[in-house]
Amino acid sequence: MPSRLVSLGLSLAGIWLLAACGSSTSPYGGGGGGGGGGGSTGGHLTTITVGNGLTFRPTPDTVSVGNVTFSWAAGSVNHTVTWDSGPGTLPADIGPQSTGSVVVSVQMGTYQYHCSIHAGMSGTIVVQ
Ligand SMILES: [Cu+2]
Repeated sequence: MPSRLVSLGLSLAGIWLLAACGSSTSPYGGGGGGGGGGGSTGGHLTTITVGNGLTFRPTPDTVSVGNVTFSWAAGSVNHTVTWDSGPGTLPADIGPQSTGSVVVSVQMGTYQYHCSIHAGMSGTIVVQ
């Protein structure tokens, strides 16, 4: 058991390094324009915790237009964020990981997503 956890941890560390490099450039660039009205404050930032008990928390999460941070606190268990539906072009799916965080830009509407690894692990974000 312990040795399995160690090797899993090492491979996850590698994945996280790759993810960290990639994510530093991506999430903010694209969306841009639309909003208009939006905000001097840049929107309400929420953090959705991925992991404990095979859940996304909170869900549903009601936020303002802007950024949502997914934060993995999943021990040695990987989870994904795979988008099912939402307004406009869906954000990029987030592959399996167990630590770290990913910022996602959301627009007005309701998003549905799930973890592709664990049946029944799903979430909703309402952006208003
Ligand atoms: Cu999962």
